[in-house]
Amino acid sequence: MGGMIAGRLYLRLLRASSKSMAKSPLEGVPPSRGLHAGRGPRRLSIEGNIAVGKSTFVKLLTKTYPEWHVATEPVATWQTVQAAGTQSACTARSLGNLLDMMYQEPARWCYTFQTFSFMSRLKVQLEPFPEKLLEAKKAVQIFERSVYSDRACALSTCFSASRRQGARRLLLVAQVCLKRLHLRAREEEKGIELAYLEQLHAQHEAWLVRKTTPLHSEALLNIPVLVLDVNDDFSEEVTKQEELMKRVNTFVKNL
Ligand code: UDP
Ligand code: D5M
Ligand code: MG
Repeated sequence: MGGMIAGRLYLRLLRASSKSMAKSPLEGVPPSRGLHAGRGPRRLSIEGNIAVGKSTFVKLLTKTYPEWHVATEPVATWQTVQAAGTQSACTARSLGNLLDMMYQEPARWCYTFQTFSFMSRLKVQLEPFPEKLLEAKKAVQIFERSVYSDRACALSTCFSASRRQGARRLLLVAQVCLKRLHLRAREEEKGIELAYLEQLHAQHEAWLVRKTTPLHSEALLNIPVLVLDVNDDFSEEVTKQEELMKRVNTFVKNL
């Protein structure tokens, strides 16, 4: 049942440079130095299953590399969708919790959620580089998930989940993500079943490891991806944290 192991984080370069696109498919670590060749910040996304530990990892990166720019996933925006034109603090008017609506009634709200989450990620990814990045010699920008994850993973999962709505399965194996999901206890997510997480895991593996997910450009297949096993708790374990940061450092240095 090796394919069911759900505790993996994937650090993925957002876009390949023209130089890296010309190379052969990259497995894990890029083959040579200088792929990035000093043109602007290195932009990466952290991908992974629900509750696997992306936000925890982002915090660790922020602590280890305070000079990097890190953008967390805009979950709060999805939990309190603001009416158009009322975004400022004094006029804010919430239209509801779209994340909750999606989980409660996927057949009705998945499409709306996908559109909204995609737009909010795009907005974050298109923001001008912060000043500190422009000044940095080797600037790095990290996003918690990306527009690519919506496309490669969540979209199809969401729609197949809406078809399966109501179908309950008895699940015997406790998995890392489900355990962490319960630990985090986000109210909207309490109905998530192991089968949903397993499907999402399979989609991440197909997209980022086996590279069998159909993509709109062949060049995207060659994008470097660092795969990190986080089945063991890393939130408190200093040795594990050091090991993870060492791997990130090597990976980023070689981009
Ligand atoms: N967590 C944990 N051990 C880990 C990583 C995360 O206990 O090694 C916990 C974390 O404190 C949180 C939950 O698992 O309560 C989900 O983590 P996070 O929000 O970082 O996951 P994400 O959904 O962002 O991937
Ligand atoms: O992800 C935040 C929450 O948002 C989690 O419940 C999954 C959900 N999410 C995020 N993007 C999508 C898409 N595109 N479709 C369906 N559901 C989505 P977390 O992993 O907890 O940080
Ligand atoms: Mg998160």
